[in-house]
Amino acid sequence: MQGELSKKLFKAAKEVIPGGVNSPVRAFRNVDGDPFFVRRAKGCRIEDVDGRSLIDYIGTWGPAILGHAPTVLTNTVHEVAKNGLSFGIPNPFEVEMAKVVCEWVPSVEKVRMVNSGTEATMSAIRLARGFTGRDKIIKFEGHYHGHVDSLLVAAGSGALTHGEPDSAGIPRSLAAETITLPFNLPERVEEVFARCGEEIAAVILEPYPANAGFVFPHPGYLALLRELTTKHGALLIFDEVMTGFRLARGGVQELSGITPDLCALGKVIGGGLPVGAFGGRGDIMDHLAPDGPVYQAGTLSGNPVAMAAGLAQLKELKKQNGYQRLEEIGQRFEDGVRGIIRAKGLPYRFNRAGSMWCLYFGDAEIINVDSVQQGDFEAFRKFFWSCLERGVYLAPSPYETGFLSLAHTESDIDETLEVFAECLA
Ligand code: KE4
Repeated sequence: MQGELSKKLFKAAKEVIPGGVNSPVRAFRNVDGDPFFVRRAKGCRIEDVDGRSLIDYIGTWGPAILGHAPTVLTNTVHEVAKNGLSFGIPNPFEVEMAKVVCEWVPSVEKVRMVNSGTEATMSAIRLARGFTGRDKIIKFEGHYHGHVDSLLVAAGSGALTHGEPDSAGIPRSLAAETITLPFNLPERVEEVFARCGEEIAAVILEPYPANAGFVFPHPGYLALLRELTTKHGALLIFDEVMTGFRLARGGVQELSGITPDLCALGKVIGGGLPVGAFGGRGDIMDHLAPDGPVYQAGTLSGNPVAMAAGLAQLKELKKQNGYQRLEEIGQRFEDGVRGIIRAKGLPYRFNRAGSMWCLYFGDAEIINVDSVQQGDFEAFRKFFWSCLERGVYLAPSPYETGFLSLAHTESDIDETLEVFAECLA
């Protein structure tokens, strides 16, 4: 399926880039193939270097919520870049962005910008340890928080793909401070807190786990985590790098009414440029340098061009009443997929919230990564390649969540459903 130019580029890439990619999941290893290279993207479509056009259901893993290269963003980047690309000195866009995040995200009284989701979760963990004076962290199997040493333990996303849930290069002494539990099993968390609750600095989770399938917390589960962390003096950290600004203005914390102490943000907030952020209670955030003892920094953090792009995206989302529209096309997509599964009597499941979705090639109830791993990955691989041949690009891994954007029209959805009907056995 790789075009001639993609083939040439990938051969050259492998000479100078590890695995030929700058991020492992792009290598197509989990679909036993080689990646194509992209020349351009606009709206809900991408065009590869061999001229093939594809409807894109990844949206650069979440940032492209308006679709690719929306004019409002490209014009903003063009205009702001004329005045400089980076200063390393405070700029007005940083203040405006921080105000918007504090206004939109329930838990955030103060926020610090960084350059990736990984930096956001890494900084939040260090801050939690510095604020509480404790070392242990609880995370959940299959939850992916970026390639942070303390959190790349039983992780999701690319780590699962490569069958190396625990990456090489992480000191055992550090990994020992991370307690990893199955998600959605209350008794497991209660047991750990009963045993060593006073040693726990923080519990970090994806509140709607989306890196090992797309999973919903059972009713009351997030409230239990909130109750246990408060009771034992541990911090609750929501990793909303994917769900923040994606599922609602205030992400899952708005949808669930559960307010964490800290949260990590990213993707949508940057409009496709390298942006992450972490924020939360002001008394905790004030422990960060230069006011407090927890050091955290970044040359390009709050970069004016990235801030302006992210602000333009968030303002456009609000202007277009984006979340309502994403729910409308999401419902159309879900009804279509469920209709195909029903009509063909397929033992498959489909989870969706807003513009995030995942199709499972198995009928086990999806409660955590163990249930996702019971899926028929060979059937997924066949589906992936059949869809790609028919012009629909899905995530090259059964663990990844799909994304809709405001650029996906009813006819794009209907065209995709026709392809799905052909490709689902
Ligand atoms: P980055 O460091 O990749 O910007 O963000 C890390 C991260 C943190 N938290 C959550 C919940 C995330 O989903 C991510 C990154 N998501 C993956 C997609 N599943 C990034 C894709 C990739 O690794 O190339």
